[in-house]
Amino acid sequence: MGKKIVLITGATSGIGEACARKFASGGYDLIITGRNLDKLNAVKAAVETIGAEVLVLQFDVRNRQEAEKAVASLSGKWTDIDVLVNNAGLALGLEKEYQGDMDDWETMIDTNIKGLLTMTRLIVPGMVERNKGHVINIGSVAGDAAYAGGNVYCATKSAVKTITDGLRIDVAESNVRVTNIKPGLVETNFSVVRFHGDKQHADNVYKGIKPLCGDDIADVVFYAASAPEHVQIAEVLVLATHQASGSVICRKPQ
Ligand code: NDP
Ligand code: 8X3
Repeated sequence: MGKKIVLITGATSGIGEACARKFASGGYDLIITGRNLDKLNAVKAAVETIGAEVLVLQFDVRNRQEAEKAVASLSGKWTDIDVLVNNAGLALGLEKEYQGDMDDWETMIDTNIKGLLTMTRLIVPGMVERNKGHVINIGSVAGDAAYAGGNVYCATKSAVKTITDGLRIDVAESNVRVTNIKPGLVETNFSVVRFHGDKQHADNVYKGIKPLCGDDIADVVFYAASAPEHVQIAEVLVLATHQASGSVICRKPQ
């Protein structure tokens, strides 16, 4: 039997990149997707040294035509995707809802909800047909309850929870498994993106607390994918020890 194949969206940074390393070490071959070809090729080179065969697909998950074309370009063994990690996503801004930037809202909704749905719609029919597969969505503690300024981002992650639960119901007659991993604070490029490149503002998010790192989440994603076939890890909330919820974070005074 050949190696299993995982497709990871947004594999150029943070949690997605850590998942690429973890699945490569765990004996998978990889399809890594993202917008930045240079970064994708750098991740490919790094995980190839671990022994994985890697295929790069460059596209923006918000662009349905690009996504369809990329998935349609797969041939041979690469069409039999065992695990889809819907990771590509972002937060933009932390303004009050009545002061938020509507372009930012659209980007978050198009990426976190519609992009995830596009990938699901393109990949899951093959899994159902083969009666085998696993969809792992990266949700968030932000989807459990709104926090100050989180409004639209929280809503997108709440949608990820509902979309994940809906898919789990719709494939329940098959052997396809569906998981929602909900991280809390993870130090990646996430906050730099959220604050439109303001690194100092981003660093403040992780002041006084030891946050999670991408590898911590990749371990949980890989654990879910590696569970025995009759075991479906439906949902996991993963928090730093001093974070209790989206809005309760105990920081040591600096
Ligand atoms: P990063 O910013 O480090 O990584 C985000 C990844 O998503 C990048 O590879 C980015 O690529 C990609 N991406 C963003 N927009 C698109 C798009 N339109 N098309 C394709 N790829 C895209 O952040 P994280 O690793 O932290 O975030 C990964 C996921 O984890 C997100 O869904 C996020 O919401 C979620 N999450 C993060 C938490 C955190 O605290 N960090 C906590 C809970 C959930 P590019 O370089 O092209 O922008
Ligand atoms: C990312 C975690 O708490 O910054 O989803 O929204 S949080």
